[in-house]
Amino acid sequence: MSNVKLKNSTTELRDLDALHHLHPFTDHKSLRSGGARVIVKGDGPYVWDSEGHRILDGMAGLWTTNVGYGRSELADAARDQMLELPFYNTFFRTTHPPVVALSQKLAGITPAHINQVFYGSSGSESNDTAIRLIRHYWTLKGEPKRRIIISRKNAYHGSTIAAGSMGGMGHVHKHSYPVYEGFRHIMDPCWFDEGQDGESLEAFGLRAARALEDEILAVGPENVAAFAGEPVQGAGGVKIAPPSYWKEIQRIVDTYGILLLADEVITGFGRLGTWFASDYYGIKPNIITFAKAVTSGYLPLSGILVDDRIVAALMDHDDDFNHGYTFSGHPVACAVALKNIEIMERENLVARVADYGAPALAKLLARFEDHPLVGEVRSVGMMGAIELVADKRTRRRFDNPGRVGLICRDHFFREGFIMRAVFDTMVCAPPLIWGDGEFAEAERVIGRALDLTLADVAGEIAA
Ligand code: PXG
Repeated sequence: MSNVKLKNSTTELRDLDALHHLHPFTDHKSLRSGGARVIVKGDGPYVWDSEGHRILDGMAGLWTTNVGYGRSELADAARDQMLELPFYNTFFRTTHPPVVALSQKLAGITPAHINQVFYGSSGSESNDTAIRLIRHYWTLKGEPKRRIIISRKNAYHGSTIAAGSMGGMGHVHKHSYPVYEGFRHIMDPCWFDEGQDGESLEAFGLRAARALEDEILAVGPENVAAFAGEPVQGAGGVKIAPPSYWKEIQRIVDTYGILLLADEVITGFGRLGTWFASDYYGIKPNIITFAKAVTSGYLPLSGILVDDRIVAALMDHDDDFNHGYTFSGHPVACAVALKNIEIMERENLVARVADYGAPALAKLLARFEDHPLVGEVRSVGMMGAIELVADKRTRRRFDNPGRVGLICRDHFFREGFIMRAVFDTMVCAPPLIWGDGEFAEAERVIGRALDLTLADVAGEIAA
């Protein structure tokens, strides 16, 4: 803690924060009375709070810091680029070396049919860009009626009005005033919530995918522009589709000729042990949206990776695509992204997830399968979830969803570990650099926190 410089005490920081800072997705009244946790430093897999506690970050910041904290190379890349050219725009036929180099690099690590990139600064922006480009594509193709984008319940695609509307979260729709038009939401492919007793995973995956076909037929294929999905739903609770799902989705989008948008804001940049989850699941999206881990969060950067089919439609016409952001292709963010990808390549982090991180996380979670509070554990790559339930045998959840998740999250935090509660689903997405020491530490604290949570709610557990 010696190199942490604090001008204010923790109490002062909390008070000032509550007075002047409106946080995202927060009950502001309760924040004022309780205050926020103050995080002051990060190094490798750990963060420190203002009271000096070292905390193992099982969420990679928020699905983001894939190479871990404290990488001086990324700071150097930013500093060098700031001194060379801190900013110039990419409008009006201008460009700069970092955006060219990053675009070439991204074209090299994406599937072969994807060769062009459009940039933004957040995942929400990139999904807004994708929505506009999808509808523009169909207009260019002479089918302007194709406006409907089908996505899924529980999907999170961001919180701008269009991205929030494409997402499938009721509480985001509630504050959209109104939900933007042209989206439909089908069931999500999470067996734990939606699977029927006796239904095999394979059969469930096919049923969940065929909900897309049913919806296409219900609204009329001539009106459907695209299907959008996170390869693994992250904020929705690490909902992992069965193996049969994505293959069937690809068959359906191919049958009806609609576009496929893979939102890889969480799954991009190695989280599943491939550069993109689209490779992991063998799907061929026309657009991949990315953000977060492209820079490991050291600076904001996002974008959409666009395939040759959509680019060909743009090339066939002389008009502008009237869309863009001041910071599209920000030179400093691009330089940091390039360095981040270079680190991932040099340290073999993507292959390391496949060979080591993914099996290690699966093994870690499996240790808690028999815990009385746990209804299911699941993981893919380095994304995992523990379902907390009142009745293990029937998968019955606790009353008042989210209450027990928060109790558990607070125990994790007191034990020096961060996992996020999505209602009563505890989710984790560690940085890709975790080794045996971090997995062992996580196992100890998860065990203790689950036992403490069990003691708090013992009276509610089915015998
Ligand atoms: N798509 C996906 C799949 C995401 O997970 C976004 C888009 C939006 O990105 P921006 O950069 O606009 O936030 C996200 C963001 C959570 C949580 O609680 C998840 C996200 C953001 C904030 C909180 O799990 N994901």
